[in-house]
Order: sequence, then C-alpha cells, then structure tokens
Amino acid sequence: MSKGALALLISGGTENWAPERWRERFRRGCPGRRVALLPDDRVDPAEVRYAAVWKPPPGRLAAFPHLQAIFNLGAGVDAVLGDPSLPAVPLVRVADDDLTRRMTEYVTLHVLMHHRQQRYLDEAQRQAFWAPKLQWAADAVRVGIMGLGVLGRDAAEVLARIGFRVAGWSRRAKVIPGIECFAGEAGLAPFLARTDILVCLLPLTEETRGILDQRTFSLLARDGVLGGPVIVNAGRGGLQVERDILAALDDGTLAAATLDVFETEPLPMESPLWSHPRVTVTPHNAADTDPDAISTYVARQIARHEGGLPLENVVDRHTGY
Ligand code: NDP
Ligand code: OXD
Repeated sequence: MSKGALALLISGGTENWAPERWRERFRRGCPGRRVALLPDDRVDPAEVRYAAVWKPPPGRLAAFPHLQAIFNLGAGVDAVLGDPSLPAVPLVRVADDDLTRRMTEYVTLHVLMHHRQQRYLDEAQRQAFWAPKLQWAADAVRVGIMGLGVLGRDAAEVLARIGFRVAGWSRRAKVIPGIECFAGEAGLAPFLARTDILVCLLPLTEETRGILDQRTFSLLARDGVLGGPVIVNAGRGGLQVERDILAALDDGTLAAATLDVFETEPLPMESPLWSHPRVTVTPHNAADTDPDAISTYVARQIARHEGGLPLENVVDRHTGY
C-alpha cells in the first residue's frame, strides 16, 4: 500500500530555509513517501495525508480532503491559525531542544547586555573614552519573563542560575523552584511592578495581541538599578505596539528595548526603530532552528501517528497556542 503524500507549503526565508532545501530534506527523511513542494510539484489533493507548512497562503490547506495532520515548521502557530478555512485536524508545532537552547542564548545575551551596560561601553570605545561606570551585581536586577512555556521556563532557569532575581507570568499558575511565579490577569500588575527587565516569550493570540503597550510599560518597576525599565521581545511582533515603545523610550517610561520581532517583517527601512539610540534590532533570528532537526522531528511525528501513538506538541485551537 502506498504511503499518503506529504505536501510542503513553505514561504522561503534564509538560504537554509529555501523551499527546495526542505523538499530534499523531507525526501531523505521520509523514504517511500511522495513529498510534493507546492505550488511547483503536481500532486492529487486526495492523496495528501500530511502537510508541513511555514506561513502557508490562507485557504490552501482546505484543498486536501483526507488531511490527517498539519506540521508547523516553527514554534509559533499564529500565522497558521489566522486561516479561517484551516482544516479541523491536529496542528503540531515545533518544541525542540535545539530551538530552546538558541532562544535561551538570545535572552541571556540581551539581558546581560542591558545589565552590563554594554551599549554604553560600545559607545565609549568608539570615542576612545576610558570611563568605567558603577556596575551592580546580577542579584540587583529583577527579570520578569512573560510566558513560562517551553522557551520561557528554560530562559528563566538559566537567568536565575546566573544570579538574577527572576519571575515569570503565565496563564495558569505554576510552581518552579527559584522562580517567582505569577499567573492570569490578576497576577500581571504585581509581576510588572517587580520587574526591571521584561522579557516577552508569549505566543501571539487574541488575548496577548498588543500586550506590550503603554499601559504595560507604565506598570513596570521604576526603582531599579538600570535607571528605567527595559524590554526584550522575542515572541511575535503583534505582541508589541511600536508607536507606544517609541513614545515610552522618548518620555523615559522605558530606558531601552531589544526587539527581534516586529509588527511588519522585514522591518521597513523607514522605521525609526532602526536608528533609535536605545533600541537593539535583530532580524527575527533569536532562535533560528536547525531545519535538519525539524524535518527529523516531523518524520518522527508521522511515524508515531502511523504507529498508533499520539502526536506530540499539538496546539490547543481554543487557547490559540
Ligand atoms: P509555549 O506554548 O510552550 O508557552 C507559551 C507560554 O505563554 C505558556 O507559559 C502560556 O501559559 C503563556 N501564555 C499564553 N497565553 C497567555 C496569556 N493570555 N496570559 C499569560 N500567559 C500566557 O510556547 P513556547 O515557549 O514554545 O514559544 C513561545 C513563543 O515564542 C512562540 O509562540 C513564538 O511566537 C515565539 N518564538 C519566537 C522565535 C524567534 O525566533 N523570535 C522562535 C520560536 C518561538 P501556560 O503555561 O499557562 O499555558
Ligand atoms: C518561530 C520559530 O516560531 O522560528 O518564530 O520557530
């Protein structure tokens, strides 16, 4: 009996994410299965059992009448769930140690950058200016992580190990040794009130859209050693209101921001964020995952499904993540 086809609907990214590269990987990783890269390859829609996608055009997945599962090639599924005709089959997202470690590197790098006043030191070097500033210890800084899922929890634990005072905020209450945990709407204000560096690792959902706004910034701690609160957003651009970030930087509500994700990507050339002296911009590469690891993960999920085992990391359509 022939195996059901795997359709690939992948919007290109860097060279390593080129759709043709994904086709090669899946052909190697799924021997004996027809792998069709759409729209280039021809495939009978009735033969398609699985789809592996990255930002697929809305409406395309509804064309497969016998689809059994959709595999999103990243951790965040907001782009897929935005399709109103998305078939009601399990949607699996990526949760992978390689991705988690990369995100923790990013968060640690940027929290340390703000804590160790690295932007000031870079500028001093440019001016050949030898002027060390008072440097406080990590335990003087309160880091607050929005989202204590796969990524947020790992970053929180590493930052706590370095010595920061770390708290996290999630939808449901949690107990994590060494991390002060807050949850739900009622937990948000007290979480923000004790936070000097706010790291956002939330998914983009109806509830979280625009959460990084003027109101949130105004609730952050104002008595910290950094001279003002700092934000680091590596979740999704839709979580932040860029107009409010710029206004908050300019009126002193925020001291600095590191942004990996943006309302519009690529960040338009004319965005004032590019050249703002207190903004660090990175091009949505906080946790570029190894595509070989992802294609192996998808092949393993298909094998589990066909072996009668449950798929892992299935998205809850109700909560949106
Ligand atoms: P998870 O689903 O494992 O964790 C999500 C966390 O957010 C959970 O702790 C969840 O709470 C919390 N959460 C969700 N909604 C709310 C809410 N309304 N209020 C409070 N907390 C909420 O996701 P991951 O950790 O794997 O990934 C997080 C996001 O990171 C992805 O969705 C993606 O957008 C982004 N990402 C960005 C990358 C980049 O390169 N910039 C790379 C990979 C991911 P609870 O635990 O109670 O469910
Ligand atoms: C993402 C990813 O969701 O790269 O951004 O996994």
